[in-house]
Amino acid sequence: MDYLCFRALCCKGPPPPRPEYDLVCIGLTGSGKTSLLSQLCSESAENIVSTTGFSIKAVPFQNAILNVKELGGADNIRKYWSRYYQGSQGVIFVLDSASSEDDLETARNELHSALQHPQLCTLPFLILANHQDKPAARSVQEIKKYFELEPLARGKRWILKPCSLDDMEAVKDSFSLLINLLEERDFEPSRM
Ligand SMILES: Nc1nc2c(ncn2[C@@H]2O[C@H](COP(=O)(O)OP(=O)(O)O)[C@@H](O)[C@H]2O)c(=O)[nH]1
Ligand SMILES: [Mg+2]
Repeated sequence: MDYLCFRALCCKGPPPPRPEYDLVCIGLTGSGKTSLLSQLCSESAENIVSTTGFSIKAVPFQNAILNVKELGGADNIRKYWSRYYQGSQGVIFVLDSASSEDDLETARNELHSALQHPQLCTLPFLILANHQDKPAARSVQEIKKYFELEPLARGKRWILKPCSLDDMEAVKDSFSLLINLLEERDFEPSRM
């Protein structure tokens, strides 16, 4: 009995290291990228200022660590997004579901460019339709149709989920789905 206990103790060892993935997080200014990532890191959301360059956060989950690089979403910065795509293993695209028609169209164009970009087009995408708590928010079905995702992203691994800052459990569930997609890639035989 004692022997078994001893074995159980000494064989337990440290927990296996969690895999790390490098992700890029894009979306227009105000879509909620910094707020969502800060909440996931349990940081205070009080002092959030607009992201002008980029910021990197290590976001811990139970089975993985996501090193997320948030790129500032202002008009004059978006043209530089692609310089920071290299090395990414997945993409998080955040949009404001309650934004003006103009902004929604800009977001759609940016998402389409990202989905077609040579450095991103084979990667898994998590698309978060944020600000769902607002009365003016479009439903995820409306956004799916408006963004014309089905024809464009057919065959790609992407997840579109509604979310808001006040339901972080749902956000975490969406990230778990993304982690599953990232893990699948680990087990795939290498492609030519
Ligand atoms: N009502 C509401 N406000 C949000 C939500 N997500 C972010 N915000 C607010 O939107 C503003 C811009 O958020 P921020 O995280 O800076 O957006 P970023 O420019 O994409 O990084 C902040 O005042 C946030 O509090 C949400 O889901 N619902
Ligand atoms: Mg920001």
